[in-house]
Amino acid sequence: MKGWTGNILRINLTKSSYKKERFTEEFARKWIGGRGFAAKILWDELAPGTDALGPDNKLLVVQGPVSGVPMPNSGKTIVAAKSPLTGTYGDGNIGSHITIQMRKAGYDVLIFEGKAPAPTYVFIEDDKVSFLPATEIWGKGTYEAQGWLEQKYGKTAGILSIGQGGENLVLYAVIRSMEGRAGGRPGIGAVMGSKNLKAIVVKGTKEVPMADPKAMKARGLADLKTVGALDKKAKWSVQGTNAVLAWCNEMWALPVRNSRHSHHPEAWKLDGERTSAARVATYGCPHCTMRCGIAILDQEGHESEIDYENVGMLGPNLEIFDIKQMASLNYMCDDYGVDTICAGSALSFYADAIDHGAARGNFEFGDAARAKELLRLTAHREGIGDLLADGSLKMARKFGHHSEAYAIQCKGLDLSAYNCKYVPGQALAFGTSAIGAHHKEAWIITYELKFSERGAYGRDKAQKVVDLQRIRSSIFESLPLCRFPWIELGWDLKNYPEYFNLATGSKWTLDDFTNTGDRIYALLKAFWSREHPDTDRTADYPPRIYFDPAIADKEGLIAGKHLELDKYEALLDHYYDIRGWDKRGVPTRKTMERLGLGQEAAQLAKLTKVSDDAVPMGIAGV
Ligand code: PTT
Ligand code: SF4
Repeated sequence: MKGWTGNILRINLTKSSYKKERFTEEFARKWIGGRGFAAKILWDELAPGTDALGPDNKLLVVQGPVSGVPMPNSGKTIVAAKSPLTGTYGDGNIGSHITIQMRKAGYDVLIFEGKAPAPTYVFIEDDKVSFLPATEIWGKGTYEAQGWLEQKYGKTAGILSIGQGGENLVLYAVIRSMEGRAGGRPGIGAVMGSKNLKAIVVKGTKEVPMADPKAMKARGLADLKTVGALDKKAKWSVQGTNAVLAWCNEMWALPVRNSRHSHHPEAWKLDGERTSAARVATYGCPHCTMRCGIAILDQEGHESEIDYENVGMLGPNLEIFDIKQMASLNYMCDDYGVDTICAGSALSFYADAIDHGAARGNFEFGDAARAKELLRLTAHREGIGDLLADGSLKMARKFGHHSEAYAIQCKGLDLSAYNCKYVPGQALAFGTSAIGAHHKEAWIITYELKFSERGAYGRDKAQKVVDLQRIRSSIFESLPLCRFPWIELGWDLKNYPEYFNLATGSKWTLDDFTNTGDRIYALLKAFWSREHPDTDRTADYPPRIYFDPAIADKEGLIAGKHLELDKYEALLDHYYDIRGWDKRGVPTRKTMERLGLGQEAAQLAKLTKVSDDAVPMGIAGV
């Protein structure tokens, strides 16, 4: 086998034991790597209904056939598990030296099983695995934990760790890496914490097998230069991801005050120009010439690495426009190891619920000092923090009073920082994202607002969402690679199959990737259906408040506008029709068989209804 190492390292934390296993080339070609591998392994190995925070859940760290080779933006790793937040498959895409080190150590997949009897970190050095006490770093934030590990193992060791958020099972805890990154929004850090696993350290010395190593090296080095040069010319490289904030505000698509508003006159105080002017350091993943991580100083003087989602959710969403205070909240999320998006959304939901009489408490929009205190309580699950740690949907279910309508989430995962109250295509992208509302599945908002009619619900938008989910799930989440050269610099998509072919000796085209993307997406939705047998199409709805005329802005670009349920239903029908799923949003038997998922369809049919074929549109359409 070339490209893939072919090795899985299975680590049992309960027994402090491990074994090396091989996967077949057929498996590799069917699922590519990264998300594809993780979804199939978790489908096969987890019994339906497994407790996400119990020892039977499994934490996976996964690479793919071009992971870590010198080529543009190949320093990404997939972390995956059954999510405690959504109750279905969840993952994150994290930049880290672990990508390179894991491959050099000879592994494509690490599977962590069971639960360590006491706080532990695992050190993998080629074929040797050590289970070591984490006493000195348990209870510490990720900066201190990673600093301690770096001192022991060096700055180029592959290190992933959790903070207090993961230790205390905050349902949206993330895993952190030392390059300023964070991954696993659906609580993959909490799964790591539930296993008493504080950190994973990997070092390797082997060669990664490539079908054409010479061509791969020459092409990779040349393209690193090409992408670096493209980046230098782009405005994007100056402002990083936060370049989009001013645009969202201008387009009235910014989450303000728990998404009740979509624009704010003070938003400019946090825009890309301001954050880039305040830059004190730049971070980046390995094998990246774009280095998008812009760090600014927070109120307490820490370096805080900000990206658009962080700014949007901890700034305008909370009506906090002081750049240093917003940066402090961001730093705290990173140190505690909790997702900035869900944390911002839980806080804004709490303030909104108090405003609307669904909850009693002491928190108002704009109160940065109290927001910091609430974050601290959340990470330690103290007082009201115990509730905030469960995320907006579970809080709403406790508060009642129809507050679920303004929990800004889909399938339990909170929306990234795009207010879709009048952006139907992006609302569909969030609604149908199989891991819950994450923009990484399909970021259609720029296409929608620049090149199509904003309030339209045409089939073209459903098609665009499917196209993006196909490309992202197969190429970017499964090879896996950072998508920014393609999305931000226009680096041609056809480069990716070419790299895959050089690594694996295949003759794949983009179509092979999109077909595999369909297979992966059908399995992800089947996973959701298996875990939620009473599933119906409402699981694919955006937050209900978007349909409420009361939420429409009173003035400005989209005054009086909001989503319309009957039209959204029709858009969803188009989406299901393109995918070959039934009216409940469950992949049909025919579709699954076409995608090589006949066995999985039979397994799913034991738990929930699987239609043989989809009802053609227009016969029983809504
Ligand atoms: C990602 C999500 C994002 S996406 C952001 S900002 W973005 C937030 N970042 C957080 C953070 O930081 N700290 C924290 N405590 N929580 C955070 N939550 C949020 O997590 C991320 C970059 C970015 S920055 C983006 S868009 C792109 N995302 C990619 C993706 O999803 N797939 C892919 N193939 N390539 C991508 N490239 C870019 O990577 P999650 P990262 Mg993260 C500090 O992982 O769970 O997928 O959520 O991945 O390595 O930090 O890189 O405006
Ligand atoms: Fe990492 Fe940013 Fe580079 Fe992507 S562009 S690989 S997220 S530093």
